[in-house]
Amino acid sequence: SRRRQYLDGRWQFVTDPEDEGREEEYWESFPATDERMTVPCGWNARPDYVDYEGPAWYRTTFELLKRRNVRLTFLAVAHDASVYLDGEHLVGHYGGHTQFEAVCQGLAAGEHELVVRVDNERDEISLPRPGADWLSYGGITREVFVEELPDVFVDDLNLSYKLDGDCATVDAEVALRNLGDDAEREVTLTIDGTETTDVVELVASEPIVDRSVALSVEFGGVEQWSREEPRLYTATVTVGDDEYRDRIGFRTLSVDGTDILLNGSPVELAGVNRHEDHPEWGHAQPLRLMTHDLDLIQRAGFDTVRASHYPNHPRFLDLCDEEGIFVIEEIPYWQFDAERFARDPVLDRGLDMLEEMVTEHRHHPSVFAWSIHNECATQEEGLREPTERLVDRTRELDDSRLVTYASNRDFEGYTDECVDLVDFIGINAYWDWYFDGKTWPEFLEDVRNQYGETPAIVSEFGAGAVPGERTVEAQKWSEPFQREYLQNAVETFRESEFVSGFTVWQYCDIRVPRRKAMHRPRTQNNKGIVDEYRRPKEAYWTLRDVLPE
Ligand code: ADA
Repeated sequence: SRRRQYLDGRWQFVTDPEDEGREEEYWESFPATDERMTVPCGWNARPDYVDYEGPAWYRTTFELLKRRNVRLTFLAVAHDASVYLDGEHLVGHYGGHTQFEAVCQGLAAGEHELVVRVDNERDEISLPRPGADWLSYGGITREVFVEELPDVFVDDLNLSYKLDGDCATVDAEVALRNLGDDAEREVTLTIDGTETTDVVELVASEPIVDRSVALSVEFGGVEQWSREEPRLYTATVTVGDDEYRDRIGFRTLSVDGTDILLNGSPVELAGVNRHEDHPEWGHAQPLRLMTHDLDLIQRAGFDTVRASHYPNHPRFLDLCDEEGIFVIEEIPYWQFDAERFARDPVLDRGLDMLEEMVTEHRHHPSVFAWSIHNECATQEEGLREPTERLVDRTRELDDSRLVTYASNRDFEGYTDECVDLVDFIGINAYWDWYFDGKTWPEFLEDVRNQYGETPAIVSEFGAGAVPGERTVEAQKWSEPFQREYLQNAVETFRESEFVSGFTVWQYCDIRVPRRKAMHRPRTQNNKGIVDEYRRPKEAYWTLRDVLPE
């Protein structure tokens, strides 16, 4: 019910390689620039800025017709952001894949200036770290919007539920804010025609008062969300003139022995890893690209997406909710060892990202697991403490989903010291690509001996194929090599009783930083089953034949 202005468009833009502009008045003394950058977009997707890593400044204006309370929301700024409104620092945020916002009380009618400093530099304490195997685009990579708010409004909604047969009890925690005078409001929650109301008293704002209300509704005849029938329900909260809606799906997730259970029955996952990447937009993902990706993924017979290696655009999760696609979401701890975790504030940054990911995406039924890290040094004792902290925090925030991480199995004799901490383990393995010496059945046997009763999926396996490279010998980097490699692996995993599924590395080719180019032809990670423009490689068609419809 709120009037919303999207600030998509061409913002003024200038890079600041010497980092001269730390002071707030920087924009005023800034060299005049005619340069514009599209929002949303990653600047490294522009040929002139393809390698640029460092600070840059954006500027735009927006207009209010009347004096209003407003909330300014950034769905993602990669990676370190400081926002200035009319010359004053308004809000800062670290982390390139979760949203942040600021509420402004009684903003005057007329034009307002918005300046954003963005830094995508990676260093010893950044997430992701330097050396990560994807191009960490800088910029305002998701939408920015201004919402007009009444004095009393819903700031956040947290829904949780218990299922008993086809009966659901939904508990809602409604966080309210008051920007005005003393007020009394009815707060109503409606789900599937069942309604409950409470009346709250709110004192005058000084300057902003937060209040939380707990409501509960119970109703029967619940249809569970499943991959075949992804039934969604809308929860609506009204508080005076403010109406806030979100969708949920009812389903249960658990593990039993080496099985992963959805609604009490074992599931087999057949999935892909997907980076948010495209040559034209970088991390920014127009809706049409998301639907196109999902279409290709589903047509090949896949039912799962591992959002490697960071929280995805909420709209993509909406689509997965509607299509019955399973999603594993992750935070960008990519190949961190104990020493890196010990550097301040690496763990705190990850805990914050985790909290933001879980609280922003907790209503999406498609998200079935939170992944706390990828290929971190879990063979070292030193990883237990940070892993435990991350797992505990995830469970505190959300006990309705499974917790996992991806373990790096590429080393002979590898052991994992943290596997008992999670619900199931993801195994990343590149036998026959980076390393020789093991067949997939031998690899699975080895894994089974080590992980025993822990449910497992093969979360990464793959081979690079330069698009169009076709040879009779099917040597490495050719499409036939990749096709045979993936077919062999997928058939082995599908026959195995031990693994509960797999996610192929990877859906599409992705851009990598220039310094990786000597072992990543075309400056791309070429392990996609479609190329960076989504043109299928041979492996795509073969897997489509192998997987059931
Ligand atoms: C790792 C990593 C991926 C990618 C992959 C590869 O397992 O998790 O991000 O780098 O290897 O292509 O080698």
